[in-house]
Amino acid sequence: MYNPPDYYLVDELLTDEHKIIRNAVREWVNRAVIPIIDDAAQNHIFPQHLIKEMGEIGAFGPYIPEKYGGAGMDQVAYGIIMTELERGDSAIRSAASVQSSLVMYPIYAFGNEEQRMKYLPGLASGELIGCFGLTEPNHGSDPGGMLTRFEDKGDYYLLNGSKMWITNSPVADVAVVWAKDEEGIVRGLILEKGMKGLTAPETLKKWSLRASLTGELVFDNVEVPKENLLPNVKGLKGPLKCLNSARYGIAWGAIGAAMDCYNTALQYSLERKQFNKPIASFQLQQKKLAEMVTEITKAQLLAWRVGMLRNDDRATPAQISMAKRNNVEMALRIARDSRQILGAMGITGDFPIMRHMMNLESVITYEGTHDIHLLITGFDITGISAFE
Ligand code: TGC
Ligand code: FAD
Repeated sequence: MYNPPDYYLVDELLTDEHKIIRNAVREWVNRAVIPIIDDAAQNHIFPQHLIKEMGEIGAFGPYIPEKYGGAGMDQVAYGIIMTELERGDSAIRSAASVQSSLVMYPIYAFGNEEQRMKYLPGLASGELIGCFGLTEPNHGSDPGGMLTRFEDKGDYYLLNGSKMWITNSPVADVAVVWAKDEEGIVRGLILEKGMKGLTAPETLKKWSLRASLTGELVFDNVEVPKENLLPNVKGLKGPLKCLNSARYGIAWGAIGAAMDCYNTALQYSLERKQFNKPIASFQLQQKKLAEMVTEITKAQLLAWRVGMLRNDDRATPAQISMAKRNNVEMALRIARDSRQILGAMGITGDFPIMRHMMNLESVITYEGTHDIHLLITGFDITGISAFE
């Protein structure tokens, strides 16, 4: 049974609304995700049938105003939803992160009213699936070097280039794509499935996030209608603002994966006997468990505080980087230690730990790698950029 730790009574910091949302999403994860997720991951299948259900439970764009199909909730509510989804699987949280923070958010924040009304309600309900194209084959950590470009052809923009490692691109109806204009300025374009010259081949043979679809976006002379340009942002700060939102969600999401691993390891260690004693009675195993609950507690407080700052629009990008980096590394360490506590059983799909561990190897890389987030903190505290 899932019994997440709350060592510092963080629940008392949440509102009744937060708890209602958490219970609803937790119940949905128990019912819809847990029974199918191991098979989906083992067989490398994205459980696409869950997308509309995620729309129904309000997992897409919870902080987007209700006028556009969102739920108008606060940032802590968004974080709580992410924790619950990632307890199910990082792939499920990924789908919600991309849809909410990387597709709905830029259309809401940088789009005009026509674009908002055209796309946001469908994305909120899960009728439409979105993806976000920033990373390129030769530009991952340095998206400013992107080669994808568009030219003004009078009636339309002509887009050429490619994106790689794009969550949900093979099934996406809508893609928010970042490309340079003729002056070399990064702009956002909304692409739709079926546009001539747009293809999205799937990336296969992943050992991580096997229940998530990943693919490319290839633009071969795609004619993009002029009304599909996001009018209200110019420059790299456009996609980076979207990343702030997604990274924040991941800081909460990783706690869900960590809690599931810790909870599984604690229960197992109390039941499994060696040398005629529960393995939980051995000091070495207690050390692992005690450190896990300590780290989860610190991560909860970090995420909650960043959420409160975001509610007041006071969280800096560097604060969000710190929370993403700390919490994902925390979750990955807990997954590794939990796996050891289960011994051989830890490598099987009968328990969620190995799946979380493999997923977290992607989570520590996407949305800015662990190292990049360290350098963002380094830059913030010293004023000296160590990127180049
Ligand atoms: P730099 O010169 O530092 O910055 C360019 C402009 O952007 C501004 N800026 C930010 N604005 C808002 N939020 C942030 N976090 C920002 N960081 C920087 C900056 O002030 C500047 O503005 P202006 O007005 O002066 O032009 O940029 P740089 O070229 O030196 O690169 C540094 C940086 C920050 C881009 C790099 O460190 C970085 O973050 N790289 C990581 C790339 C990344 O995270 N890619 C993620 C791709 S999407 C993804 O992974 C989705 S996974 C989906 C899933 O969950 O499944
Ligand atoms: P690189 O940038 O090549 O980095 C390789 C290594 O070098 C890393 O360890 C990095 O930390 C290190 N490094 C790089 N620069 C420096 C430096 N200046 N100093 C020190 N070390 C450095 N992208 C999207 O746009 N949309 C998506 O939906 C999306 N989904 C993804 C889904 C998955 C499953 C994965 C794995 C990735 C996804 N990504 C997506 C891409 C992701 O954001 C990139 O993988 C990530 O930003 C890192 O880029 P890279 O893989 O090219 O690594």
